[in-house]
Amino acid sequence: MIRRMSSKRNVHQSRASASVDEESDSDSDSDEERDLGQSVFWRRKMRTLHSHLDVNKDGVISYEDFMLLADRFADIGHLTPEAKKEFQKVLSDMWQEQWGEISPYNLVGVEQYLEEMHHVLNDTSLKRKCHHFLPFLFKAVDKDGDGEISVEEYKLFFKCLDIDNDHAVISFAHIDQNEDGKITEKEFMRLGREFFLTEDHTKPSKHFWGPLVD
Ligand SMILES: [Ca+2]
Ligand SMILES: [Ca+2]
Ligand SMILES: [Ca+2]
Repeated sequence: MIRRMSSKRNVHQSRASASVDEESDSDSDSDEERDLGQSVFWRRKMRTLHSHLDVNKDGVISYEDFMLLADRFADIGHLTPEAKKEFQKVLSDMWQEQWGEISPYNLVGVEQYLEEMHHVLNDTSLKRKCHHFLPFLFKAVDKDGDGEISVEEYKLFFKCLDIDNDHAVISFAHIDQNEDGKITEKEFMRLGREFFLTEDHTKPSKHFWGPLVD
């Protein structure tokens, strides 16, 4: 059984972040029929994301978790009230598009999440807009507002996600490939997207969201 909510899926693109060029790294495969997202590695990454989105750690993702996420990034990070509102709106739209009703009874378990993300990965238009929330995370943790994330600010990112400080230093060392001690917004977006898109173990983006769950 496969969930389909096609009427909700065809929502037009409106956000600026959707324009970030993605085709170059995602559609380079000539084999268009290939079913992506079958590897153990990719599924492990998605389970890691599920665990981070399950902010209250009750094993399922709910709308409440999405709003808690906005709270954490606004409070621990540094979102202005306006940016927080905009972030909540993006999360709210994302929720309704992907999961439907806003209701305390609408709960997304790990298996359902994997199935849905697998579907998104294999749908070009869904794939393009599933990272609209990343710029808000960046904005929230770029504490000094210089447009780059330092290792101290990356610690803040992990703090918002409730991941240990030590892991932030390790992850940062992996993803800061030119070793200049900074992650630009462009890099942040690329890494965040690549975490979702690639099944290549050798890519540093696997460190983006901290240690992968078992
Ligand atoms: Ca939860
Ligand atoms: Ca900064
Ligand atoms: Ca760098």
